[in-house]
Amino acid sequence: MALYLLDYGAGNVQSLANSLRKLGHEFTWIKAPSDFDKATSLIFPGVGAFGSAIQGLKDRGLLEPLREYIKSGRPYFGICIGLQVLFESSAESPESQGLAIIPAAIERFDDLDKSVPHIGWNSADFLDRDTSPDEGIQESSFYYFVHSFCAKYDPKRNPISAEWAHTTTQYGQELFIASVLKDNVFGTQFHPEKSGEAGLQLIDSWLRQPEAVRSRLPASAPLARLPRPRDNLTKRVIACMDVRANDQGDLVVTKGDQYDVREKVVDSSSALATQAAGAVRNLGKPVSLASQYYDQGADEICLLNITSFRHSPLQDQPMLAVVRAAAERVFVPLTIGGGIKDTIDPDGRKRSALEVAGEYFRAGADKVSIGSEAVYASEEYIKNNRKGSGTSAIETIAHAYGRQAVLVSIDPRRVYVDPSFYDGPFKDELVFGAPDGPDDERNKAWWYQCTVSGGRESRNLSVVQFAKASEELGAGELLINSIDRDGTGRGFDLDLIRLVKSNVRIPVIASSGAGKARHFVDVFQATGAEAALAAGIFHRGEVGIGEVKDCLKEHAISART
Ligand code: 1PR
Repeated sequence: MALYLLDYGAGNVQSLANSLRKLGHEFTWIKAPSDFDKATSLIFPGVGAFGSAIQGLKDRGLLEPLREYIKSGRPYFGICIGLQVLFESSAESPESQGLAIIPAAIERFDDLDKSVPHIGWNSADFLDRDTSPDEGIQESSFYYFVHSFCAKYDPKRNPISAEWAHTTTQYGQELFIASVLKDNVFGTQFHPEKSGEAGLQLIDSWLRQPEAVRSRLPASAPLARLPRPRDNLTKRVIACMDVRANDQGDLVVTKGDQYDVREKVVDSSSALATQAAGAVRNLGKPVSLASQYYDQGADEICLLNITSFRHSPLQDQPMLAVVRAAAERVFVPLTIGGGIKDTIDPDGRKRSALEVAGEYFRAGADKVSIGSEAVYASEEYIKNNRKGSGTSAIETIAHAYGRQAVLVSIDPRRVYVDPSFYDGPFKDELVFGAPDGPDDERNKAWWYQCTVSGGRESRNLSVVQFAKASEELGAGELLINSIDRDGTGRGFDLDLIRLVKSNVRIPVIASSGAGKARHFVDVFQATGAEAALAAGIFHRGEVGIGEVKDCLKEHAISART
């Protein structure tokens, strides 16, 4: 078998390469149009936006050879955008023409009843469990989806795409095609290379079938009746590592209390006894911790370079090396944050935020998280009557890689005011402490102020203003930290998460303050957040990821195990 992978220069394609290496399959990258002639099997791990994919293929002279390859009847496996380019068009980029192998359109999810993009782990159900070849897909497994556009499954309205459907997935009230299968074409809307062991098995299973079998795959008959809706999207549990250089210059995972990461007292009885007061708290090595969290069942891993605002991130080669090494061991989505902004290297070379993000994507990151830079862009956006400059990090990265690749990280702090006298600009956003709430909240009111540079500087911007502006500028997801709760173990700031969640339509990740498994139940039940993240309790081994998932299930909250 001559297995080739197609890359059009955008997004994280390393993960598929890493998956194949782990599974022991050899492959070659398509570098020139003539390489298609040598390929006997082809995988296209499409990431990013539909329009950039088509344009990227055209610019490299690869679009027509790709069409010819598929028409020749040799086995093709398209992932995400690699499935969508088979269609005629996409609402994401109406000006771009797809391959039209499936003469139908890709549409946007409706966000009236749910957050869009659809991000997370969901199931894939066979159209016909008795006759469809499984192609390594298991109905009992969960697969990782991340997309705002999809091929909707509706045999009456879209009879042609229905003929190609192999499995479907429900999101909210919408049923869409999770995989297509016909003749030599197999495609998944989800990312098997990011779907943990279930995804690796699927890739392996496709590759282990003889090519002759993979060239003549039977299509499934469209359903006579639509199945009963069963949205299986799980709540995500994310392990986060705050990474910085310690005083010896080594990159370590650290953890602050309300963002202060230096040791205060030396406890001679603790495992950290060797660390002097004032030293950067060291909780382990980023790659080995990332790999442990993957093994324990983390749904995503997040690495935040918390001091990158001090220097040029692309000079920060160790961080890129960390991402590369983590991506070789972790087959769930990897988010990298810190320093995603326009920078100037010490040698005077300008680097755009888009270039910085591109380096991280090529190293194996799936999403970038933007903090301070997103605050500045939101301030500009509000000042310019809600008009984007088109040049901010959020806008440029979302345009090139798709909004699902852009996470905005918010670092708010509570500002307490006396509600009887407060007449400031944020009075409509005030949160009032419950009469039966904790002592420090009772009879008080507060608003949430945004900060930059890891909480070192406060800005005249509220969390609601920031969240809405980020969404409008193109963020695909929000990470809501809390400086007040960080490292305290008091539980997530439910008021904060609820406030943000009710003001945006994109998914929200709750962060800061988890002290026990039950806190995850509280945040999902009370706020509707799509994901929850913790750091300290996982690093110190106080609560395991499995324990959190078990607790969610005990409370009838869907989780991937
Ligand atoms: O501004 O784009 O360079 O991004 C910097 C990023 O680094 C931001 O996402 C910011 O949140 C993060 N950051 C900066 N300084 C600190 C610090 O701690 N001194 N860490 C910092 C923020 C918050 C979470 C933490 C949760 C959960 N840490 O990442 O993991 O609060 O912790 P817990 O479960 O232990 O309570 P830019």
